[in-house]
Amino acid sequence: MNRSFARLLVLVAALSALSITVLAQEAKSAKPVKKQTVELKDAKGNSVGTATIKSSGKGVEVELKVKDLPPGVHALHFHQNAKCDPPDFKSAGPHFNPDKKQHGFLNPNGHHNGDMANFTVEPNGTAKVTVKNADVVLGTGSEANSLFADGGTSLMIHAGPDDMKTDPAGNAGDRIACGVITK
Ligand SMILES: [Cu+2]
Ligand SMILES: [Zn+2]
Repeated sequence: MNRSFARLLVLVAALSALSITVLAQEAKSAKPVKKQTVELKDAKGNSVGTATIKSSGKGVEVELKVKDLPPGVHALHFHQNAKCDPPDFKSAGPHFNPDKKQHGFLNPNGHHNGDMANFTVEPNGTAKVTVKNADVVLGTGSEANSLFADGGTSLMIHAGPDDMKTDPAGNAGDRIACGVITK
């Protein structure tokens, strides 16, 4: 065996090892996520609690445990971008809408994948509720309706309730708390 052939063999062995490592990593990242916890922050950057998103049926359920919020009924949506820049959270973009529909469960041309039922904050500023969404998944991030698609999404709480029909955002008022959802 001459020297350059030996070198070639070493190189081939090294490349094989590398490709096996890469394949193993791809297999790992392709594993669907079953549960993801998201921290929610208000316009001042203070934590107002968490949302635990779990796979449920063909969608997800969101377990909200929040505090220091204004009492009353609030809209809850998934928004398109994995960005929550305070104080207005405009960077989160519009509602997550891979199915390209209009806003609201009461809209004949609705609804967005990111639309969800309103929830209520108690007089002491807390809420502990579970809200379902049948139109998004955690998944691997490769599904169009994955909350991890295109770099992720965000979970948003609004100052007021969603009227479930007014495009594009249900007249829900200011964005008051936001959490980034990434894999
Ligand atoms: Cu919203
Ligand atoms: Zn919407």
